[in-house]
Amino acid sequence: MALKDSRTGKTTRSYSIDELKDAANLMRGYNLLALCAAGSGHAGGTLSLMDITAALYLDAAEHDPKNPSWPDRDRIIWSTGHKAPGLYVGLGIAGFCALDDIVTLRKLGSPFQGHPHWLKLPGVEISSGSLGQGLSVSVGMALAARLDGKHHKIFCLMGDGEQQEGEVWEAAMEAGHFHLDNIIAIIDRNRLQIDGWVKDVMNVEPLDAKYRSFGWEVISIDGHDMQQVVDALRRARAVEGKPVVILADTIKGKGVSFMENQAGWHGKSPNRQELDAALKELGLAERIDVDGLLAKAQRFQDEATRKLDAKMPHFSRDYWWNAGVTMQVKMEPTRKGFGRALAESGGDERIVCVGLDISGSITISDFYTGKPERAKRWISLGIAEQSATAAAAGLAREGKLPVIGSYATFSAARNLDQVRTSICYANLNVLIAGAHAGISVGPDGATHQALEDLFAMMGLPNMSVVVPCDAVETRKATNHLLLQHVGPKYIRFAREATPIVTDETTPFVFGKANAIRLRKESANFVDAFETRLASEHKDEREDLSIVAIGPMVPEAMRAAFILKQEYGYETRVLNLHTLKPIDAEAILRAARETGIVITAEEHQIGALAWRVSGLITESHELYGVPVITGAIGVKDRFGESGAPWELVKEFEVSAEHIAQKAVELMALKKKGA
Ligand SMILES: Cc1ncc(C[n+]2csc(CCOP(=O)(O)OP(=O)(O)O)c2C)c(N)n1
Repeated sequence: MALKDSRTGKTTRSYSIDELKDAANLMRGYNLLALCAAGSGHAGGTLSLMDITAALYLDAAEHDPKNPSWPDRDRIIWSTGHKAPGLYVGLGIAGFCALDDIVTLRKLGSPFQGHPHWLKLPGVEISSGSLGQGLSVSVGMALAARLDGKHHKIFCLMGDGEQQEGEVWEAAMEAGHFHLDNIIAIIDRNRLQIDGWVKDVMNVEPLDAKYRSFGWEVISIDGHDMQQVVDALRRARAVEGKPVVILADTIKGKGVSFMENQAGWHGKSPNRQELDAALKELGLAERIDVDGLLAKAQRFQDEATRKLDAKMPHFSRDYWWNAGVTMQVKMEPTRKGFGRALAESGGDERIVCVGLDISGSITISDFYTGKPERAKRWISLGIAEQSATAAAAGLAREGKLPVIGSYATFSAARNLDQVRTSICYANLNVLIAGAHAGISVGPDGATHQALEDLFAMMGLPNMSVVVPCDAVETRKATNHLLLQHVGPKYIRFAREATPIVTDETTPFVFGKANAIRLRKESANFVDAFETRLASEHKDEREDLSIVAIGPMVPEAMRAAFILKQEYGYETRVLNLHTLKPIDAEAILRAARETGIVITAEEHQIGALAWRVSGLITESHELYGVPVITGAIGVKDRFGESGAPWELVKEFEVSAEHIAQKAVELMALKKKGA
C-alpha cells in the first residue's frame, strides 16, 4: 500500500499509526503557517480533514511522488476545494512538492492557488473550488478506468455542507447505478459550514441512510482516530460491487483549542500571535522554522511585486490611490451598500431574502441583523444555488420579492439555466446579487473570480443589469431595484474596498448614465470632479471619452486625472451603472463629440466593450464620423490568486492602463486629423 515506485511496483515507505499521527500533526502546523503567510484561507476545515489527509496520502493511496501522472495511480479528488492547503501539505508530506514551498500559498504566481488548479501543481488531480462537482468528476474517472480495464481507486473528499449541492446526489445516483466500486468518497463531517451548524443551515442527515438508499456501502468512523481512519480506508478498498462512502466524524479546527467548533474560523487565517499559540499547542514551536519560512514567503512576495511594478505603465509621478498628499480617497467595499439597502428597505413585507451559506460576507444577512421581526422572511437554503434560484422564482410567482445572492460565479453562472428559464423566461420579479465579482476577490483565485457573469446576465431577455461604482451608489441601486423596478434584475458588486466617488447628492437614475468631468486637483479626490446626468452634460469638446462600469469608474476618473496632468487631455467619463437597459444616447453622443471611446470593465472584455462598439457601428447618425474605440478589461484569461490590488495591475485594469490606452488612441486621432 501507499507510496510506490511506479517502475518496480515496490512500496517505498510504510507508516505506522504513530508515524501517521505525527505526520498529521506536522501537516497541521505547516498548513497554519501557510495560511498565516497568505493572510487569508480556511483554517477550520483544513484542520478537520488533516488526519484523513495524512492517512490517505501516506498510507491508503497508491501513488508515486516521483511520477505524479503514473497511469495506475489512485486518484485523490478534492471536491472540497477551499481546503486546498490541506491538499498541498498532503502532497508535500508525501514528497510531490517541498513542504516549505507551500508558504507561498495564495500569492501572485504561486502554484499553490487559493483553490486547487491541476495545471499548476503536479499531484493535483482536478481544478476545484465550486463545491459539489468533485463526485461527478470522480464518476467520470471511474467510468474511464472501467473502460480502460484499470483497477486504481478514486478517492473523493467532500464536506458535509457540500452535501447540500444537488449535483452531489446526481453523482451519488450515477455511482450507485453503475456499481462503481472504484469510488471511495470521504465526507469530512465536522457539522459546521459558513453560516453555522449544518443542521440549522440546511440539514443533510441522515447521510448514512441516504447514501445506502443510493446503493452505496457506508462506513462510519471517528475521523480523528488514526487507527479507525486507516482501517476504514483499507476496508473500503476491499468492497466489491458498489461505491463506498466513509462518513468521518470530525471537529472543525481540530487540534487548536481556540479554533475548534468555531464557525468564525471557517474562512479565517491566523495572525502571527495566533499562529505561535497554535504551534505551541501542537507541540511544533521548535520543529518548524517559522521565521525562516515567513521570510521565504516575503521574498517570494517581493519578487512578485518587483515584476508587477516593472510591467506597469509609468508616468512622471505616482498617481496610485492615496499615493500623494492631494486627491485623497476613502475606500469601502461596494457590498456594504447592498447590506445597507436591505437593512433600510427590508421592512417591506414582500421582501424575502434567501441565504446560500455566504450570508455575512456578502452582507445579505444585514437584512435581518438586529431585526428579529424579519427572521421569518430570511430563508436559508444552504449551498444549493440552482434550487434556490428556482425557489426564488416560486416565491416571486406568489407575489413575494425574493433576493438571492452569492459569489457571482455561483449566483449568475452555476445556476444559469434556472435564471434563464424559471426567472427570465417567466419574467419574474427576482433580485439576484452577484457578489464578490471580478478579479478583486483576490487570493481565492480563478474559481471564485466571476469574469463572465455579465455576458450571461446581459444576454437574457427581460433581465436588467446594474453594476454600481461604489458603496454609496450600490445602496441607491439596490433600493431602486428592490422597490421600484419590477422584473428579473441583477446587481453586481465586489468584496474589496474600492474608492468612494459619489455622495448622497450624486444623481442615480436607472438606465441613465452619469457624465463625470475633472475640474481641478483637490485635497479630496471626490471634490475634484463634477458629476451630472449625461443627458444634462453639455459638450465641452473633450478629447476623449471613457465609458466605465463598477469599480472601473473610479479608475477611469483617476485616468482622467493622469491624462490631464501628464498630457493636458480632457476626458469625459461616463458612469454606465445600468448596463442593461443601456443609455445608448449618452454613448453615441460621447462617440460623436469626442471621437474616442474607451470602455473599462472588470470582466472579460466584451460585456461592455462589444455592446458599446455595437451601438457605435450600428448607429446611422455616426455613419461617416470617425470614432476610435479601445477596450480595457480582462483579456480572455482566467483569474489567479493574488492580492486584490495586485490583480488590478496584473490583469491590466488600472487607471494607468486606461491612460496608456488613451495616449495610444489620441496619437491615432491626431494622425487622422
Ligand atoms: C458552489 C459553491 N457555493 C458556495 C461556495 C462558497 N463556500 C466555500 S466553503 C463553503 C462551506 C462549505 O461547507 P462544508 O462543505 O461543510 O465545508 P467545511 O465546513 O468543512 O469547511 C461555502 C458555502 C463555494 N465554494 N462553491
